This record gives sequence, structure tokens and C-alpha cells, in this order.
Amino acid sequence: RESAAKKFQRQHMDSGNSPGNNTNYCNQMMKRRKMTRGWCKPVNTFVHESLEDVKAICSEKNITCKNGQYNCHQSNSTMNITDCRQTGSSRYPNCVYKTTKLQKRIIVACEGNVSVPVHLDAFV
Ligand code: T3P
Repeated sequence: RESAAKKFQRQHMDSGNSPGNNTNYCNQMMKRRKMTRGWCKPVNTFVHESLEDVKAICSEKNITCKNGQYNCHQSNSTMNITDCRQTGSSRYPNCVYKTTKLQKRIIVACEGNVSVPVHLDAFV
């Protein structure tokens, strides 16, 4: 079975790439990364930084996540990210997304004996 750490990488990591002028980036990536199977995942953020830099966020101080758990951490620096958001007219199985490039700090939840990102909580 896919580990939580691998699931985070599949859903949120797109190192060394970015949408450029491709307004279809989210439509393509949400499908390619299997987030349009069974339903259209409504909101998903891709991070265009190295896995090393994203893992390092787990060493920042603990903060409270949206679900009340105390295992979230906010990046020191802004990161190149892409916000994928389902449009109002999107209907499963034809999932349609708006692609928005942003530079924001991200908040991730980390877990494990060796603490690694397992969930992307927000960007701020
Ligand atoms: P996951 O826990 O697999 O990272 O909040 C529900 C899901 O939406 C959750 O998936 C996180 C994801 N999400 C983003 O990727 N970006 C966002 O800005 C928000 C609010 C949620």
C-alpha cells in the first residue's frame, strides 16, 4: 500500500517543473497524479521546490493544523506553488480546474519516526 509520505509526494510535489503559460496544468496534473479517480478532488496544491526543501519544513516549530492536531509546520520562505481549484461547472468524471501560480509560505503536517510531510494544510 502507498505510504502517507509517498501519497504526499504524488499529490503535492512537482519539483523542477511549473505550469509556465499552460492553463491546462491542473487539468493534466490532477488526472496524471490520480486525484480524479472516483471523484474530483476539489482543491490541491503542487509545490515546485526540491523534496529536500519541503522535507526541511518539518524542522520548523510546531503549529496547530486546521484539524486541531499539533503537527503542522510553516515554511520559513515563500515557495513556488500552484493552486488547483475545481471550477463551478466541473462535473465528475470530467474534472475541470483553474490553475493559479503563487509564491506563498506553505503549511504541512509531518509524521513519522523520521518526520516527513504527509499532508498540505494551507498556504499563507
Ligand atoms: P491531503 O491531506 O492529501 O494533503 O484539505 C483536504 C485536502 O485538500 C488535503 O489533502 C489538503 C488539500 N489542500 C491543498 O492541497 N491545498 C490547500 O490549499 C488546501 C486548503 C487543501
